[in-house]
Amino acid sequence: MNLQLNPCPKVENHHVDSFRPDVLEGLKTSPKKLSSKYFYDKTGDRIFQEIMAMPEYYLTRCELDIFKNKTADIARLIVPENEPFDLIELGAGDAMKSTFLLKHLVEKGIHFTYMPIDISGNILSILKEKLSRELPDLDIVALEGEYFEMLQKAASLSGRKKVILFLGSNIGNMNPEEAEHFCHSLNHNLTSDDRVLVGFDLKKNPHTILNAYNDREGITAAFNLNLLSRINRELEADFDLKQFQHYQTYDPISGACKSYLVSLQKQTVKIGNDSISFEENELIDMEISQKFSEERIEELREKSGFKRIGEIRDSKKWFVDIVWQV
Ligand code: AVJ
Repeated sequence: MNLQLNPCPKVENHHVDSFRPDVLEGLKTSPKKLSSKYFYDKTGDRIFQEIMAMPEYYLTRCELDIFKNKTADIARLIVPENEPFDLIELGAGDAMKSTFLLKHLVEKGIHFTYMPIDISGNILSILKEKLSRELPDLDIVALEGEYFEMLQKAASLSGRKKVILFLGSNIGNMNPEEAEHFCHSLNHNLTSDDRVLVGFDLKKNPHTILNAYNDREGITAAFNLNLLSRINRELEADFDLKQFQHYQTYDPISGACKSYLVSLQKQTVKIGNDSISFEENELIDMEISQKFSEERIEELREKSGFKRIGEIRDSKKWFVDIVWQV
């Protein structure tokens, strides 16, 4: 397939629906657990946009600072010879930050296809619409689904050097063991010369971090509770949202920032034909947003077998985009 001749393809959806089995398995284990990858339905996408606009949520602004003001440095690190390549973005969302890089690459006349991957088909449709207006000459192939399934799909469509973008500290949604496994698999799914650019949120004043996930307006709480609404809507469940409360923690030693929902009473919830019982104050483990030290990032790189190319920080030095090569 010649990607150059395919300027406006549909969002490709190779998504297997594992929502119900994942939810039931998570709520039947102890401690109860739901996966934050399911936060992003249409309402979740909208609430996440609100989170990114909150004054407390510094992450997006820090990485935007890098992509807006250090665009040429990024380009030099990922395609040093201005060579043709394919740009694959994992968890692209609305591509607010990467659009600055896309514009720069198009203006430089570098040949590339942009392949955004996201679990939300909704946000990919919005993204494709936006890019066709702002960058009509851009080649884009949008892929809806899980990271590795779609990465393999993207690799099968690409005959060129690949650069993977994994921004926003999305890697923080994995626990340390999962992150190591992810980076290792990423390395093994790529070929020599391919590069990855990964965004890491760095450890900083613990109040700053906790506030970003514990906003006064309750937007982060609504983001968590929306997963219960989604389960109600899509899996014929009857969660009473008033009986669950958001609880956020940050441990500055381990760097783990975690969110939970607390059951405010002893209660039983129906999910289709299943029922799940909660004790009063029983928790659902909802999300981890891991924060990183320099040393931990180096350890991840070494364990996964990448070579270090370079890194760019925002002006506050709160966030880092690092570039590794296979
Ligand atoms: C999209 C995974 C980077 O963990 O900071 C924001 C999601 N959760 N507020 C993060 C999120 C609560 C976000 N990531």
